[in-house]
Amino acid sequence: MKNIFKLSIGFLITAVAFTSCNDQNSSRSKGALNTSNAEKVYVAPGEHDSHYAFLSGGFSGNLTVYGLPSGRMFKEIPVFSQFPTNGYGYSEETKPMLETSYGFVPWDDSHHPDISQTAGELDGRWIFINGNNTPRIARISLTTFETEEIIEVPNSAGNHSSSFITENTEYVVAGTRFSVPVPQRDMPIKEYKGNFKGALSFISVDPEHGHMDIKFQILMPGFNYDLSHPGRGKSHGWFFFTTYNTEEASTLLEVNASQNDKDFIAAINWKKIEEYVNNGGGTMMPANYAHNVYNEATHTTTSTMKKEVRVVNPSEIPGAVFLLPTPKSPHGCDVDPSGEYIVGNGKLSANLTVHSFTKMIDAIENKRFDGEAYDIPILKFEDIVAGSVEQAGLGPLHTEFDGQGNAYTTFFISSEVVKWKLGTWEVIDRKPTYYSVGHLTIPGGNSRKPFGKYMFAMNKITKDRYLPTGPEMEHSAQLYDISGDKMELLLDFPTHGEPHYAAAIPAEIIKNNSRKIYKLAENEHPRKALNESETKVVREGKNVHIYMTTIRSHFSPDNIEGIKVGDKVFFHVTNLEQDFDVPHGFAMIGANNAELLVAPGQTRTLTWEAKQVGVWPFYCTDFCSALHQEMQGYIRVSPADSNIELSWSLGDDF
Ligand code: RUQ
Ligand code: CUA
Repeated sequence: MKNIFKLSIGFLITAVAFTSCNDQNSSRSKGALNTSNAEKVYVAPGEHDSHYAFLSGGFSGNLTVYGLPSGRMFKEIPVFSQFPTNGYGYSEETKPMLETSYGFVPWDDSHHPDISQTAGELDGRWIFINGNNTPRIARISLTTFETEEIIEVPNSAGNHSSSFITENTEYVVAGTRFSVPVPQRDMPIKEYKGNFKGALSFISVDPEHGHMDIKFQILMPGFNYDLSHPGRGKSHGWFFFTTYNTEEASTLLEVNASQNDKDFIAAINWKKIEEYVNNGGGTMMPANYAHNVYNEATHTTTSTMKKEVRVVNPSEIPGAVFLLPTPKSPHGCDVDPSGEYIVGNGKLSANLTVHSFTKMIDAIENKRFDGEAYDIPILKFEDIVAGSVEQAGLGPLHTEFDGQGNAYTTFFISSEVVKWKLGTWEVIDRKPTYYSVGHLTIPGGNSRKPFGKYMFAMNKITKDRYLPTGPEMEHSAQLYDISGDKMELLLDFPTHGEPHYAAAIPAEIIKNNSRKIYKLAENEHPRKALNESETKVVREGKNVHIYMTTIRSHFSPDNIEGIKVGDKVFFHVTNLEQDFDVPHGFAMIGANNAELLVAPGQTRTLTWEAKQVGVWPFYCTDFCSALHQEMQGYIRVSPADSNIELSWSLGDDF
């Protein structure tokens, strides 16, 4: 979003005017939260929300789970970042999830979650999200709410036009924002133009287990690929990507990438490329990228490095890739529920351009082209445009749909959401947002079947909306009722990190599948202990493995002797509980690590290095029973040359 801030400098005067206008109309002075609005968001104690919302964490690298309409936050799901709250990325089982070709990368910038679909409707099995900085795509189970898989995307940099799902979750699609030399090599940056490439990756998703594999990458011209969306319904089989910097500038982009009056939406016929690839088309190219998969039975992650990727050049398959001229540096690329309209949110354009899929196909069939770029045919703007929403606002970013024939677009600079009608292009309503809105979400708003009751806007700036918390405020989301003609602001709620996009879904699609426990009988962790009689301590050279169990309210064993300075101690903690919502924690004094939070039936491993002679305690970090404070134990560490034998016990004093 940084460059949007920069780009907006040109609109500064207008922006200031609009912001101050919003200030004057502040909901506080107008009392927008009247009693009936309060009732609309009030979820009584013990009652459940009607929708789940999954908000990207942006620079937190994670995903947060909220309820709608209450705006209550239920959970933060760690994805690309280490998370001390439950030990993700610290435990031996989850560390491999953060492996990449650059080594262990414990952070990312997560942007655009998207829920899996069947026949164009949300099916609630998985949610996918992109890591923008070190290009990766993650798959999170909506049964366990845990990250199950991360695949790195090679030849990519600034993985931003990601991660969007095709109608039957055939692919999760990832496009590069920055073009780079492919393959990477030492070359002058000045030779960018014509030499750098933009990789668009089609990652197949196994229909049963969700496992991801890069099926092919299209090596596109060196533009910036900003956002993307799948075709649906009639346009199923196509994918659309907004581009900017079609100037192929490599310096001072805020000026040099804003020269062209029109950039493009790249339309990709992925069905056609898939067929070409299935028949052996494309080239296998050497690559190096991590594929990390969590196994729910063993409770562990394996990381493997993949060594090649299939690449396809657009010129190899005539008729598969086209460029749709779209004014000016379009950001969001959104497709309506019918699949007919493709909205290009030209962030420097006063109007909102909507292309017609039918017209596009017609122009392609009649070969009405307006030149080409790197062998890719360019269509004529007049031939493909369905209409435009005139003077809708300033700085359009993203559009969602309510399934009733209406579209909702966010305007960053004029800080508002504008509702307009598909087909007539007339503006129906506009409501200010406080302040500087980025994305917006309607549950199912990116599918064939939106659930158009709520819409929420995710704002970049918070300012005076909450009690001040020093120079840094959490960002702010705003929930609107969109069931009537006019949008109605219902609620402000703080968000965590920087939510870019969010996905939301009616609760009933997910809640009954939510996992309560892991069955102990199904635990295949190689170092599990399924009851207290299986607990033990095993020395393997300088490594000491403690097979430990937890149950309210003790560890077994709780006292361990015979550890020596220089040993590396692995606490393999199996939680024997088989009741819902009874995790135990584990923390060891001086561990250069976080705690573990172990779910019922799960095994997790914490590593600790014995550095000093003494008797060192560990304890349970999660208040699990009235005797939680009694849930503790000791490790006796003797000098490196001592001959004290390994021993372990529980309840020995008595
Ligand atoms: S982007 S609003 Cu990833 Cu639009 Cu942030
Ligand atoms: Cu177990 Cu507290």
